Amino acid sequence: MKRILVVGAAGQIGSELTVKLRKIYGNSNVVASDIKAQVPYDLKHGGPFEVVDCLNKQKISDIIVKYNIDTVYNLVAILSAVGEAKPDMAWKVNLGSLLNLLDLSKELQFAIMTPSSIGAFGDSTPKDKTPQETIMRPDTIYGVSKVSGELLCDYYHKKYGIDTRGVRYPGIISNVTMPGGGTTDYAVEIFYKAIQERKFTCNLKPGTFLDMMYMPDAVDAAIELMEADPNKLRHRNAYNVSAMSFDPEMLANEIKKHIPDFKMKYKINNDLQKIADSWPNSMDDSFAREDWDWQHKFDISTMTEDMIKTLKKRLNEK
Ligand code: AKB
Repeated sequence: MKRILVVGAAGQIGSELTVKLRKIYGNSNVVASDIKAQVPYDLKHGGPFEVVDCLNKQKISDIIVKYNIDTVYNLVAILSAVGEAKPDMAWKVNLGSLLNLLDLSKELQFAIMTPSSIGAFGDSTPKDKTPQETIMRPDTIYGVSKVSGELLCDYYHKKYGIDTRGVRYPGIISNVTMPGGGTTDYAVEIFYKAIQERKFTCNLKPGTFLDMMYMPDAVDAAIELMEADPNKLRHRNAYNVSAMSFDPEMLANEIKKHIPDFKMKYKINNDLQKIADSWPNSMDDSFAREDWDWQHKFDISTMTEDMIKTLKKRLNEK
């Protein structure tokens, strides 16, 4: 049985990934950790929980030794929009956590899963069906940290034999924990506003196509990649994974099928628009599909239906 540590467990992905990992591998085999002590009840009491700053290498090392960890999911990240406001912090946190883990894994021998992102691509990258290997010159510090992280994962795998794995996530749509400070956040906020207020002001222009993925698929992608046969993995930096590509109009129209009086208007945030315009419209994820049988389950219509049903229940709305 795997012995897993999730760092950044209280974030958007971590809060749902940790619950699923505990279901699969057993509560006591999955240690959740976060810099915050105030985290949802399930995370703290559903299995071992540790408060740790990922930049504190000694404490991370102590936890890995204490719980005999063989697999780490490194979900610590400052996202694109916050990163542009605080570039120093984005670099320090996004690279610092990864470097600590890579260095510790040389001695303590554990596998590391680190998400990359569509943000690793930039304006000079081909926009449609963006290939696995292509031009990567991101225009944000978030993207710069993601490309650097990918290169480090490759380097540590080749030089030290570390079992590094990763996926390039699209924007993630979820209904448990809100994303914090990303460019794709509108695709989550729209559902809360549609259900509670029947209206939403979108900060990206119509026609802004971006790759998106529903959280159950994002969680499965991470777990399935870590379960994959290492001999079949042709890429140790990060695999493109995709599920759906839409613009704000398409999403609004999908929501209207369930909430007919929903109305959307636009107030463009130029800084976010510039970031979104520099990212792919859609990624080609055929390497993930070939190497480890990646398959998404949710498209825009099944995701929208499930989001609205789940959120209505949670928010107690009709
Ligand atoms: C962001 O918008 O910064 C993230 C991402 C696509 O990596 N959601």
